[in-house]
Amino acid sequence: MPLVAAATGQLPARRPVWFMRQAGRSLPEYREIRASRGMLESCFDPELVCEITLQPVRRHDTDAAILFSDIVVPLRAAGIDLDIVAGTGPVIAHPVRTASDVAALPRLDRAEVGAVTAAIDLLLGELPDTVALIGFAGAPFTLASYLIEGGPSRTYERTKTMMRADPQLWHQLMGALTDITIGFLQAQLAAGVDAVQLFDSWAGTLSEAEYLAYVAPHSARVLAEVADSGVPRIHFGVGTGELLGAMTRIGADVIGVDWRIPLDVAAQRAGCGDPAARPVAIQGNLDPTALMAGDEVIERELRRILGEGERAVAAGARGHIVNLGHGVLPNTEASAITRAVELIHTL
Ligand code: 1CP
Repeated sequence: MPLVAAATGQLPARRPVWFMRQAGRSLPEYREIRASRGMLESCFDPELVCEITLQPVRRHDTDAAILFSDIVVPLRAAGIDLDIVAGTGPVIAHPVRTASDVAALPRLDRAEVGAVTAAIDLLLGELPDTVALIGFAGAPFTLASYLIEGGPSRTYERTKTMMRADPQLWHQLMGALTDITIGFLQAQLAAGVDAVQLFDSWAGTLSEAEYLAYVAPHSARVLAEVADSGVPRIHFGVGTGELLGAMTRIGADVIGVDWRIPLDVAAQRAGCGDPAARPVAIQGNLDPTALMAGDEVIERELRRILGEGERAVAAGARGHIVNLGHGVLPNTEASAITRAVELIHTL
């Protein structure tokens, strides 16, 4: 599997590429399936999850499939009342803001994500041996931000306020979410995924000092609890240029990088080339909007990124997995993604 090879310091048979949010509204075949079914309903239907996960692999020839699910799926499975609203994202019926809200948080029983593990079972029977199946979960901070704010936020004001004003309550909430995240990842690993990605999408809103004090111990526990599996652990967030060192040191095997920072600079911040640091691979980092700017721009940007990736590897990164710096935007032409994959495999 080229993705696993690049993550573990072996020479991949071809340069591995996949795209965050590769399944989804950029694909007409996805829009057709979703026209008559809700998002959460789809996430708990193993056959639909399998089909939607396979769609981008079939169409684009990516080197990985990412399980079609959402970071709030284990919260819903555990019994938290929430919905995924089209055009908005997760919306929580009763936001978690007080000590009694935190005390009432449920635990995740593995059987509650049986639909997800059943989907993994189907996928393992369908995917070619060369294509990695990536499982994932939201990291405790990013999950906490949705639970506390009640939905998507630009400022995270209630989240940061609980974190700073009541650190004891904060750590209790983060502890409960860490347990749910570990359970969700372990269920996917037991079902046979080839890699896992921990999405701390919104951690980039924090300073490094606050990340270390309020978030890192919990994410470190997640990564430690899935280390035994031996599968590569990818850790990703948006706008995390200043956090890359910390996010790597807490136990990632692959560090995801957004488009704001060149991959060779990111590798240096992640400790690549430092004999005292654990070796890690890098993943990224095409700006998702570059896929909208036409073939010439796509090729120019990809050549630059592949060059920066090669420099990162020469400086000590274990490998480079090509990806976007964040998810595919819904207005992206599917054909632009297919051509980008072709280019990455031939350049
Ligand atoms: O192809 C894939 O990548 C697999 C599917 C996938 C993944 C990995 C979905 C489907 N969601 C996720 C993870 C996820 N969900 C993250 C982490 C990755 C990231 O940073 O993008 C986050 C933050 C969410 C939360 C979420 N769910 C949002 C973002 C809201 C915000 O705060 O801006 C949204 C819009 C959703 C809904 C969702 N999840 C997935 C899809 C295809 C959709 C859209 C569904 C719809 O509009 O009906």
